[in-house]
Amino acid sequence: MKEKLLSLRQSAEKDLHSASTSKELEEIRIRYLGKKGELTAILKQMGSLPPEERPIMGALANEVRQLIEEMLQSRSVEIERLELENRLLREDLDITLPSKRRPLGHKHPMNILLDEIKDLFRGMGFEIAEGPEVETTYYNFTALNTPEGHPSRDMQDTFYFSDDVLLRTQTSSVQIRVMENRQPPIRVIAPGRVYRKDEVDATHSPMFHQIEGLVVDKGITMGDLKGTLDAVFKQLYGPQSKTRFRPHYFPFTEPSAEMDLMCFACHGKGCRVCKGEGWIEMLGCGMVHPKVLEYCNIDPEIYTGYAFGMGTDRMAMMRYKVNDMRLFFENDMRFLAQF
Ligand code: 2NM
Repeated sequence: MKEKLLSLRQSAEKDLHSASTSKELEEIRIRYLGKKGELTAILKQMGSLPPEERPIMGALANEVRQLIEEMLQSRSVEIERLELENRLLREDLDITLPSKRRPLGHKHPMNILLDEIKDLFRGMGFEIAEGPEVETTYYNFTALNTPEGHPSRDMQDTFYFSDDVLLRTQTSSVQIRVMENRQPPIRVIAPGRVYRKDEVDATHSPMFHQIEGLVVDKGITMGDLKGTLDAVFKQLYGPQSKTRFRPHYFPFTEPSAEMDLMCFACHGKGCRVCKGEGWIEMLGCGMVHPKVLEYCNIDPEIYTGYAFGMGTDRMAMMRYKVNDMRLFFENDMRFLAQF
């Protein structure tokens, strides 16, 4: 029995040495120390020994069990460490591998120009006002001295949702809302999208962008209007730029004018950009009609004001030498990535 115990110890030691996974270790533990294991089998033969040998063999069996348990324990620590090392090797991450780049976008060319113009007006003390793109006929026409039956309600060929709800045709409606809500002094610009039932071509789109301006205070004159717009366009197109004002008609301003900018390409000589005119039409403007002020509960006997409106899509086309407005709205990255 002593030999059996000693050879059991030896073969356990050998098996443990060649085991390389925790699964194998568990198999060894069951094989030697389990209920149906080899040590148990040896102990079962204890009954056939002479009584005086039993305590000695019992002690030796315990010693062998303890030894195998210790070897199992230390081998299991080793194997765990090996297994961890292997796993770390297998799941190796290359942290020096460059990550996938997420391309950064940039402002739409329209908004580059729009932000520039907004900054210029902000610098002169204007606030930026916003309002709904879906408007009522009251704010879009009536309060702008354009009553029902007025030809421009038809002429403008507006997108109507119903008899009195529509997509705004100009951002003047925003300015009516501003004037309704407070008394002068007022200095605001209203940038935003506007809609007209135009066929799409190189210079027309049913949705386009506008900036309208409004100043109302005591003693505001056409001189303030001309001086302010001249200063803005000198900043946008250079100090040598010149502006001129031609009489025009709008229902919401009296007197009304259109402002031209001396052609920045030929400096007034006449070229392809200005179609030989020497000047380029830039915006409409005028002194706010007294009736418009009255609609907003501003007393025209005390206050006067000027207003103007410009289409920024065409200005952006000139600025970036783009010959087709559709390019601004089609979102073709090959076009947009150039700015
Ligand atoms: C233009 C031309 C002239 C305009 C008028 C007003 C308001 F609300 F004060 F009556 N806002 N904008 C105006 C005047 C707009 O666009 C070509």
